[in-house]
Amino acid sequence: MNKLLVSFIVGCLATGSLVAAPINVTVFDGVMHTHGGAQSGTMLEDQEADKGSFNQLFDLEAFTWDSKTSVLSLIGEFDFQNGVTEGLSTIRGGDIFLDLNVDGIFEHAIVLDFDNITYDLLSVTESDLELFTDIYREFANPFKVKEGQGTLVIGGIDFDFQQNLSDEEIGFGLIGGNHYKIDLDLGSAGITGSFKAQYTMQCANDLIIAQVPEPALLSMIGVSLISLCLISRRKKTN
Ligand SMILES: [Ca+2]
Ligand SMILES: [Ca+2]
Ligand SMILES: [Ca+2]
Ligand SMILES: [Ca+2]
Repeated sequence: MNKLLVSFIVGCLATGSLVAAPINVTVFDGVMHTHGGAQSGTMLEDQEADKGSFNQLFDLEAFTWDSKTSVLSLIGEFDFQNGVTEGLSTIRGGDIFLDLNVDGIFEHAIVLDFDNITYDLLSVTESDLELFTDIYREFANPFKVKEGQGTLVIGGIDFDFQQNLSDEEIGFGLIGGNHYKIDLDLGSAGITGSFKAQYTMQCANDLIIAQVPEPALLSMIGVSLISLCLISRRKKTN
């Protein structure tokens, strides 16, 4: 095998591994109050708040997924730890909900503990959940697990929390300049792919939804890309 072919295959493998780098898995929630120019595709939720709040205090921006490490990241111009204080009231963040078989029913909740920077994975049923009854907020349900409710599946898993990240640091084309990011290693909780995730805050000003693809589908894309590389190489050498 000559040196050129080796470097070509290494290049192809690198292309394949790029597919496994974190991808934006945000899906549009169907509600749009745009300001600062509508984006498209997975970017529709950036610079948009579902209740039309234009001050950028509540901009949930994206869920990203790394199929290699099974890390789900939640990104927003919203302080996930402390919430947002306006006057005398503080609007706090909710919990992250997972719908594993994508049937519209959430069976797991991720409850974040910022004191220890760990999360608990809970198994939940509808009666465990705090729901919005206001018709303008119903679309954002569920919001939170009721205090002391839910069944612990696995607890005390470390997560990463970063704040004050610039547009450059956060990447993915997100804009606004003051991004917060939570990285959750879901592999440690036995969750590796094909689920829906959802997050909102106490006021439901904004809602963010993820659709994480099957692990097999992502690796198939990687294999297809490598095959295409090899075919194009073969064609060139013929
Ligand atoms: Ca929206
Ligand atoms: Ca938003
Ligand atoms: Ca479900
Ligand atoms: Ca933004």
